[in-house]
Amino acid sequence: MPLARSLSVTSLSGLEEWDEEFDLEDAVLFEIAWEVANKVGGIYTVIQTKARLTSEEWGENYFLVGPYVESNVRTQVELIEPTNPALRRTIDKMNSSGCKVYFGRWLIEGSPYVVLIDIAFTAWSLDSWKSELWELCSIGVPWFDREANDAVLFGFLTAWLLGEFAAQCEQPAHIVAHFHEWLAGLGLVLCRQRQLPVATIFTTHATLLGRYLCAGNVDFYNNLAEFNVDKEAGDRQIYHRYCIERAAAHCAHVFTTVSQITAIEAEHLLKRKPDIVTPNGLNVKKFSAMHEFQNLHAQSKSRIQEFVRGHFYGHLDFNLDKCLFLFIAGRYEFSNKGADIFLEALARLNYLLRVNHSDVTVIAFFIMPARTNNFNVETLKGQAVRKQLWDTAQTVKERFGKKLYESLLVGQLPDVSKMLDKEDFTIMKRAIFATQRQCQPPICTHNMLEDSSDPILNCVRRIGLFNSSADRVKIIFHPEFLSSTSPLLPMDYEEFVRGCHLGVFPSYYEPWGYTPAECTVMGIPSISTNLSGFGCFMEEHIADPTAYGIYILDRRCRGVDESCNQLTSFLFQFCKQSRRQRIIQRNRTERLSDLLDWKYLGRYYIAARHMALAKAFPDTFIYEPQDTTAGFRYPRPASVPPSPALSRHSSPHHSEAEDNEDDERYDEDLEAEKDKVNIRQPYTSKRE
Ligand code: U2F
Ligand code: UDP
Ligand code: G6P
Repeated sequence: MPLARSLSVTSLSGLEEWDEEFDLEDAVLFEIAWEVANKVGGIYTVIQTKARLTSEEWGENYFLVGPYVESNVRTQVELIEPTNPALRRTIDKMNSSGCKVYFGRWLIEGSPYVVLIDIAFTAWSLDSWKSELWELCSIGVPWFDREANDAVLFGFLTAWLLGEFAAQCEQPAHIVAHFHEWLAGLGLVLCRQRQLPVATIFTTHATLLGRYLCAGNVDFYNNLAEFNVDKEAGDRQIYHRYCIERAAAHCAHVFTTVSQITAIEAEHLLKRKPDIVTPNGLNVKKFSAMHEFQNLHAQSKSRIQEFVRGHFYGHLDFNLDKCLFLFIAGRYEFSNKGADIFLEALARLNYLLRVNHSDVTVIAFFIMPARTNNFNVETLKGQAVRKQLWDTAQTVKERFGKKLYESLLVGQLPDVSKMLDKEDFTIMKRAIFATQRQCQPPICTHNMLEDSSDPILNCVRRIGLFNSSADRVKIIFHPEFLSSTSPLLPMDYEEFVRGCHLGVFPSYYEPWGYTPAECTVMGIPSISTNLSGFGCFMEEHIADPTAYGIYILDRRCRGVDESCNQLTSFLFQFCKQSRRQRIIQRNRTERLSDLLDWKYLGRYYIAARHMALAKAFPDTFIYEPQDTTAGFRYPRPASVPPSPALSRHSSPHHSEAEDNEDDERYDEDLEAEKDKVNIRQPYTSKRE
């Protein structure tokens, strides 16, 4: 089998290439994660989108290793006989020693091979493995921590698999094992402890302590160097997990993380500086639709508009054509994901739009899963009423059409006053009465289990944005991920994003943040922050991110109130854009897709593997360091005027009458209004 593969990245629309020839000889790559063919969170997206590129590079010698979950296997995996003889012997041997290991093809792009281990089948070994872990590393895992127990089983089984594979190879093999996150980390620790001939890489996608500390409202970034990590982990009852994570980071030949900001976090909290940053990419092909993305936006938008017609029935006193759809989506971590400052900024935006008599209406969607017991009646009724009105209009239209036809048949122009009879009016009146509504359109689409303590709902109550007709900003909280089979908003997440105008992700803790990256490749502008991996990455690589529809909020050097003002100003500027400006901006946003493509970002993973091979097998491999920091920069778009005063937050500029002298006045008004906004009750947060 030809095994010379090289790190040559091609066709990247002018993005700089690395040309490093690296002969991988007979190397075999195992990539190990809890989220292989098992969707839990963002790591699934990393592995699933990267598979095509890695399969292309490693071909038959690439194996993903994950847990066996029957429901996932049924829908995503085709079980087959192992193709590699050494791996077949390995799996046979393990299966005859009391394990259950499956082999198959994951039915995603790239069709990578997967080795899936049924950890429950070997649960009888848990106690002995735990005591072995205690003997070896003095890490004691308590019985009640289910996830940590799974990590122990998964870790011992993956180390067993790798050890057995190394023994089964006829010639000394060059194995690379790339482990993701602490849940898979123990396998790495055991590989090193058993001195297996394996080059190891550990990637952390967020540190355990970082997540816990931030969720607890700690002033995280100003105290990074000060935390007593053992005590903090102990206080949160995650000491054993923390030990596994830290051990994996230290034992790895190469330690990587997803962004520069998480690298600093890891250096302080895990006490090892990552060797290389491996940013998260996307399989852009999946999202790209050539120039179709503008049409797709229009199509999806009209479906969201239909939903809005139903949701606001009886209160449709705003122009849907001048309605902008904003959204925030992801894990429901109220302050980590920045939902707190988004809501506060929406309140301020509402005020600005009102005092400026803007004809724009903003609808902000919050898509964050919380505990519910299904849709609420009022929301479902909205869609039913809309449907009924549609049906009524169709019935009357048919009757009208029939009369028109009859009249034309006898050669007469119709008498328009007689086209609708009493019955038609009765039908229509009845339909209109059905749209009478005593209450405001609901904020939340579901019945919340913890309604009175829900942070979004409580914040809405405090800022008083209740979807009243005077409000220019309306809020819809959909506490469940979207699905095309929903009776309420039957769209999948991707379609929904395409139909929106702006994604708003003002996160405080966000190692990478796939949501704004996904917006970008679909040509939808977004707001992220300089505390998110994605935001920092874009800031580093684009000369004027705002011009491309990548708004980066400063949450690093400003207080919460100031960041909130900046967010308000971004939103207000966005609302002032004309349709044409939005179209130009979307075109620019979409142009950045190549930057987020694995075809380009995959090079960092490749470099990490080469580095690990050279460290583990120095006689066979030599790693010539690439200057991974020397990147490229996207220049400002030519159409943006050079003077910042003219570019006005670099919103797309053109010479149409839309950009008229009113803009200058509008800017002054904004400044004046911002001053007024500042006088409002300051936003309070423990972090301030
Ligand atoms: C990091 O994200 P993670 O995937 O490690 O975050 P988790 O907390 O483990 O999982 C969050 C995911 O859980 C899912 C949802 C989220 O993406 O799909 N989820 C759900 O299905 N139901 C719920 O009720 C709640 C959540 C990191 F934080 C990110 O910044 C990185 O982008 C990511 C990849 O590197 O890793
Ligand atoms: N997402 C989804 N359905 C939704 C909302 C979000 O599948 O209705 C996905 C989204 O596409 C993204 C992930 O959830 O891939 C969130 O990942 P991100 O990196 O932003 O944050 P994480 O939750 O992993 O910390
Ligand atoms: C796309 C479509 C246009 C449509 C526009 C609406 O560009 O191709 O036909 O007019 O979207 O943009 P808007 O920002 O107002 O939703």
